[in-house]
Amino acid sequence: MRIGITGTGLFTPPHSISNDELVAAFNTWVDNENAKRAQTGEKPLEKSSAEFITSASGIGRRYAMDRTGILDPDLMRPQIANRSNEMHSIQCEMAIAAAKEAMAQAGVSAGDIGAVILACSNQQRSYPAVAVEVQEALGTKGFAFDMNVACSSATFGINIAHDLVRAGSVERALVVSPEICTGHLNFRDRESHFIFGDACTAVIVEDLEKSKAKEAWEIMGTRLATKFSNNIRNNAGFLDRCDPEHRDDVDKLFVQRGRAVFKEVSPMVADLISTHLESVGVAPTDIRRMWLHQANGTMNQWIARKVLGRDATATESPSVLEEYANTSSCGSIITFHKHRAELAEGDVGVICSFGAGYSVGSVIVKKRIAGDAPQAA
Ligand code: CO8
Repeated sequence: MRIGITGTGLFTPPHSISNDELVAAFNTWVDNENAKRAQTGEKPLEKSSAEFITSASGIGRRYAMDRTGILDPDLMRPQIANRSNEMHSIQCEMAIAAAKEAMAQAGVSAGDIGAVILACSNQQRSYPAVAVEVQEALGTKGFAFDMNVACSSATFGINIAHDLVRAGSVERALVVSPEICTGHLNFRDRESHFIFGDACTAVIVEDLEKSKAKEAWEIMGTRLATKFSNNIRNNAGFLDRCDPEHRDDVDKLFVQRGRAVFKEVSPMVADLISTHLESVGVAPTDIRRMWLHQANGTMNQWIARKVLGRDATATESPSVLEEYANTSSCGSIITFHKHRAELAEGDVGVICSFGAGYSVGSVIVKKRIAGDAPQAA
C-alpha cells in the first residue's frame, strides 16, 4: 500500500513584526523598569539587541495574530478578544484557511476526508476538541481529535494519519497545526522574547491508489522518539485556578534553557534521521532535501552536516526562519510547503521536527508524479 502527502496549506497571519520593532518595545519596557529599580537599588535589567537575535537564531521577523498588544510596552502580549460559543474559535478559523489550500492542492473535498487531527503546541481549550469544531466547519466525515507533542506535533500527526490510512480506518486524513505561539510567549524575557511567531499549516495524507492529486510525496517511513526533559517547559494548565497565587508566575509561559536544548537535541535529531534513513535503505548522499524544524539556523546546519557528512547548501536545507521565526510544529511543514516544487520525480527528502518533550519526528518522503508506477522495493 502506498500512502503519501498530496496537499499542503499555509495560513500566514496578517501582521509582521521585525526584530527592530520587537527590541524597541522590549527596551522601552526595560528603561521604564530600570527607572523603578533605580529607586529601590535593584539590579538593572539588560537590554535586548536585534543584532544578537539575528546572529544567534537567524530570525529576522515573525508573523502574529495581533501586533499592537505585543509592541505596547505596557502590555507586551497579543490582544485576542474572547469569542462567543456561536463563533468559530480563532484556531478553528486558522485551520480552515490552511486546510482549504491543502484540500485544493490534493484535489479533494471535505466529504472525502475521514479524520481531522489537530496537532499543535497549545490548544485554546480542553473540550470540545478544536479538531471536532474544524470537522464541523469544513464538513469532513468520520472523526477528529486534538493532540500535542509541542514542536513535533505535525510530524507525529502525519505519523498517526499514515497509520490510520494503513490500518484501513480512513482513506484520507487532514492534519492541521494552528500555532498561536505569541499567546504563550513571555515578551518580557530577554532570552526568549524574539523566538516565536504564529502560523497554521495543513497536510493531507491519503492512500495514493485513491488519490486524484497530480503530485504526491509517498511516505517511505516515519519514526518518532521522545525523551523527558525540563529544559523546554510551560507549566500553564487547568489546575492554575486551584493555586491563584501562582497563576501568573513566569513558568506559566514558555521557558527554556536554550543552550542546553541546542546541545542535547541536535545529536538526538541527527542520530534519528541517520538511523531512519538506513532503515528505509536510503543513503544520506541520496537525499535531495531536508525540511527541518525551524528553531535555529546554526542548529539546522549542524544537524545537516552530521547527517550528510558535509555542509548542506541553503537549497538542500532551506530556511524560513528569517521571515516566520519559530512557529513550533508548523516550521518544518512551512519549509516543505514552500520549498519542494522544483524537485523531480523520485527525489527523496526528510521532514523532521524536534522540540519540547524532548521529541523528534521524522518523515521520509519520495516525490511521485500521477501515473507513475510504483517501483520495486
Ligand atoms: N539580546 C542581547 N543579548 C542577549 C539576548 C538578547 N535578547 N538574549 C541573551 N543574550 C546574551 C546572553 O545574556 C549571553 O550573554 P553572556 O555571553 O554575556 O552571558 C549571550 O547573549 C549568549 O546567550 P545564550 O547562550 O542564551 O545564546 P545562544 O547563542 O545559546 O542563543 C538561542 C540563544 C537562540 C535561544 C539558542 O540557544 C537556541 O536557539 N537554542 C535552541 C532552542 C530550541 O531549539 N528550542 C526549541 C524550542 S521550540 C519547542 O520545543 C516548542 C515549544 C512549544 C512552543 C512554545 C511557544 C511559545
